[in-house]
This record gives sequence, structure tokens and C-alpha cells, in this order.
Amino acid sequence: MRAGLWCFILPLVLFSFPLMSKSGSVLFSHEPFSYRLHVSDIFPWVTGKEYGRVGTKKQAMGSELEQFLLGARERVALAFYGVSRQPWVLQAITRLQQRNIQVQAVVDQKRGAVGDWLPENFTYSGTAELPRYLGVANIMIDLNHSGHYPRPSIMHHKYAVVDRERVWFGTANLSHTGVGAEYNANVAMRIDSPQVAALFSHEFHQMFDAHRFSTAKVRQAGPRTVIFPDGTQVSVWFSPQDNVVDNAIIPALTAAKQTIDIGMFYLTERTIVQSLCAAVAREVKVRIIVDAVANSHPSSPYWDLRRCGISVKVENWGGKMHMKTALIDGKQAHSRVIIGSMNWSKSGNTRNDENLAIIENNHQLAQELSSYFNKLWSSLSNKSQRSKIFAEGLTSINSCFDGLDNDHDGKIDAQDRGCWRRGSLAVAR
Ligand SMILES: [Ca+2]
Ligand SMILES: [Ca+2]
Repeated sequence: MRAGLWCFILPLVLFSFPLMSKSGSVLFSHEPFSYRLHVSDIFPWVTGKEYGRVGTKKQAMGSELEQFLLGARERVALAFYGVSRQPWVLQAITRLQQRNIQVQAVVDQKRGAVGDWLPENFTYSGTAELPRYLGVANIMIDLNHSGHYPRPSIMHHKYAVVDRERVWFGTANLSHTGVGAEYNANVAMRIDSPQVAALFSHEFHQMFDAHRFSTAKVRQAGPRTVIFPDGTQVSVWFSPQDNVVDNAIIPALTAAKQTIDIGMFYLTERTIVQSLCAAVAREVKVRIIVDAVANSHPSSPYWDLRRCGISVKVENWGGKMHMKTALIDGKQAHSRVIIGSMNWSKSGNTRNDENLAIIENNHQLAQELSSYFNKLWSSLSNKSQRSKIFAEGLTSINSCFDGLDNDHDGKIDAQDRGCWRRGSLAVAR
């Protein structure tokens, strides 16, 4: 690090340490901030270079995650919603176990009794295969401490901790549309920091060892913020125990001075909508890309967002806008990046098992996310601010040919009336 920068940071650190340690709210890292941001390359799908059914292949994001996991020396903790059509995950588990590395996992189960490893009990049916690879003692479903499923909550995390030193987290599921074929727009982030990893490990311990999920989890007692020598600040929050909306998201939005760029699957929390409208009133420029399925939901607040002056675009890709990401003041020295598993909804805040990280003061990270957001934003015409976009229909690129039920109505591609033109399946190309 340049000496000049230290002249600025050291007095800040030395001065603030007694104050902050008194309140117990932060940790200081002696290691430099080391991270990688991974973004889904959805553009081959959007431009039509990739077309047709979404297969089980793995692209860059999956390969990066595979390397991250295989880099373990002692242990791997996986907290993932499930596994869908990604055979490399099972192969990676086998390879790790052959090297005597402990692999433990927490997954979501949507119905059935404990130990009923039937494919239909899981949103991602492939999750039912995990015990055969991990061993039943190394896998835990989202059962709370009293032995009842905390319905209707879901174990929605998408993170992995390796050797208690490095963490991978973000918005991408272990699925063919997530880390695999990169059909959905997602971001994932790797941070190499024992202190940040410890926050995620604590959450894993609550679920895996203490069998606490959803509202049975308790808040972590220690600091949740880590400050690095370059001034980067990472805060980690968990749902539902931390009330992430009130304690993390709204304060970050309220602090915005110039810009807020949001890519979001579900954005239904009314207090967040109010906070965004208040930002516009302060002359903050707000842009949001929303998902077409979420936008067609009756609870969608998107007309409210538009009415208060926010630029909203609805995606028209076959894949989803699956990010749960925000960039605040991306061009300012004090930028904030928000990335997590959590949709900005009531269930995301009050019931599901979720994580959310806020990374402040890192210009390079802000630039990388800004560049991705701008690419997504430019891929959508201004028409998408006005037109009705159907997630599975002729208005959504590739959605009638991808083998997926994009709008979750039980009908796929040609079965879905959205894909019909004058009573027959439209063949677009
Ligand atoms: Ca489809
Ligand atoms: Ca459908």
C-alpha cells in the first residue's frame, strides 16, 4: 500500500479503534482485502448466440466455484437452497472426501418428514441425491430446534465456507440456470478473510449443529463489521434474526447521495419502496431492473416506484433477473455494494434463512458491479419501461424454447399460451 494512504488511514484506525471496540461493533483485519466478483454471462442467451434448452453445462461461475471448493485443505461448509442438474457438485464432494476433507451441508426441504430423501420433497429434486455422496450425518435440512418446519420459510442461503478462511456467497443457486449455464442474471462474490468467513461459519453452526432455522436462530453477539487496511468495510447480516431491512438496507439507501442502481428478483417491502422514493426526492438518481415474473405479481410495487420518478426496466430475457444486488454511489469514494441471498421482501426479511453483505469504500468492486449493471441496463430498451413483459411469452427472448417453466404456471414452452400466436406456437426463428 502506498505510504500516503497509510498516513490517511492509520490515524483514522488508531483514533477510531478505542471508540469502536468499546461498542464492540467492528473488527480490524491486518490482512489486505482480497476478493473476486463473479457475474453471470447471460449475453450469449440474450443475443441469441445461445438458443434453445438450458442444459447441465457449467460455465465460468460454476468453474470458479468448483475451484474454490476443491482448494480446501480441511473442511467445506455448504449452505445452499439445493442442487439442480449440476453433476459436478456431486463429483466435487466425492473428490474432497477422497482427500479426507470434511464436507457438511445445509439445504432446504419443502415437504415431507425428516430423512425422507425423495426428489419431490425438494424444490430442486437433485438435492435428494446429496446424502448418498455426503453421508446422512453430514447433511441437515431446514428443521428448527423444536422439530417443526418453520413453514413457510425457506433455507435460501447460497454460500460456502472453506477452511474457515474463505467464503463464497451471492445470488446464484447451485442450479443449471444459476451457477451452471448462467441463464439467470446473478452475482457471486468470494472474500478471503477468516474474520468475514467466521460470520458465515457462525450462521452455519446455528443451522447445522444447533438445528436452529428461521425465527429460531439468534443474533450473533460479536461484531459484524470488518475493516481492512485499505479502508474497505464489510458488514454481514442474516435473516430473520437481524431485521436486515431496518438495520442494514434502509440505512444504506438513506445514506445515498448521488446514485442507486438495483437489480432485484422480488422487491416488495414497502418501507424500502418509501426509502427509494425519499432518495429520489433528495435528487438521487435511482435505476432498477426488475424480473418479469416478480413484476407480474399482484403485490408488485413497480408502478409506485415509477410514479415517484424511478427509472424501472423489466427484463425480457428467458432467464430471470435473479440478482439481489444494489450499488449505491458507485462513483463516490464512499460507495456501497449490497449483495446477498435475500430478496427485498417480507419473507426474505422475517422468515427465510438469508444473508446480506454490505461492502463499503471499495472503488474497484463498485466499478465491476457498475459495469455489469450498465451492460444489463443497456441490453433492455426504453420500451421495457412501458410494455407488458411476459416471463414466458413472445416478449421474452428465448423463453418459449428453453425447456423451462419461466413463469411457474405449470406449462412449459409450447404448452404455455404466452408462446402462442394466433392459436399456434410461434416459431421465432
Ligand atoms: Ca420456457
Ligand atoms: Ca409457463
